[in-house]
Amino acid sequence: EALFQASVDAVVRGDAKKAEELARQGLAEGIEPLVLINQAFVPGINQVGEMFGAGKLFLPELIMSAKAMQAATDIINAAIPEGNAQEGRGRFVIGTVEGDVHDIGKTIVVALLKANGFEVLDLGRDVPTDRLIEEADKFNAHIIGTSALLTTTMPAQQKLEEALKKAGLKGRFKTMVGGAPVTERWAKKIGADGFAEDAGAAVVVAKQLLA
Ligand code: B1M
Repeated sequence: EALFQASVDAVVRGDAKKAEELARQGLAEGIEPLVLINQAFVPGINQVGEMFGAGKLFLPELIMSAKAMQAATDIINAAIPEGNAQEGRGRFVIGTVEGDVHDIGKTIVVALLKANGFEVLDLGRDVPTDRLIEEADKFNAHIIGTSALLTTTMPAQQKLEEALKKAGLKGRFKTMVGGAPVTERWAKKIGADGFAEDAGAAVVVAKQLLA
């Protein structure tokens, strides 16, 4: 698919205008939103991440590419039907952990949870542990989900587990963890109730946690 390759190139070049245009074009062609994200745009930002990690590209370029990725995913996320929260699937509080500003993936997870009938409170990024718990309490959440993209911020997911235990709230909320460096093994190690590799899996796991 030529559109997929063009989208990868647009993200790698950090061309937000082109990325937006291709996102709109893909949707107009009837490509499923999640297919479009996963096949046209994720490979581009992954390539950028690898190049950045290898020192072949620098922070200003990473930022440009992130903006292009964000522009495309904003358009595609908006095209994912809202779903019906009245279905009563459950209430989900989500945030990127403290010290971490990566939120492109989390926002996709939010769009898909909503599309599947979950009521979602998105606290955004760089969210302190205390705030996650306070908001989950007010929202009367069933699940608290956290996203971490940095190996240095993953420990905040463990901190949440410890804080919930300490407050005697571990039984009240289920927890789910995700983000590129997060694994099933990490989830087990810290005592999180669920782990999901991507947005599609997040919906499946959330349903399982509430079954
Ligand atoms: Co950053 N960054 N970054 N970055 N960045 C990584 C994570 C890195 C791996 C790149 C690299 O070096 N190869 C590296 C981390 C290395 C490490 O941890 N050891 C890194 C670094 C070092 C940094 C900075 C420190 C760079 C610097 O300043 N020197 C800095 C940190 C800032 C901070 O947070 N304090 C930084 C900044 C940024 C930008 C701001 C420029 C930008 C983010 C913009 C934004 O999000 N608004 C950015 C980006 C774009 C990346 C990469 C290239 C791409 C991330 C992304 O959006 N992926 C990333 C490389 C990589 O991950 N391969 C990288 C696409 C997205 C769809 O996937 O987020 O994995 P992902 O989400 C998936 C799944 O993980 C899952 O579902 C999503 C959809 O399928 N999922 C969940 C996510 N959350 C979930 C929650 C769930 C369930 C599933 O349940 C609750």
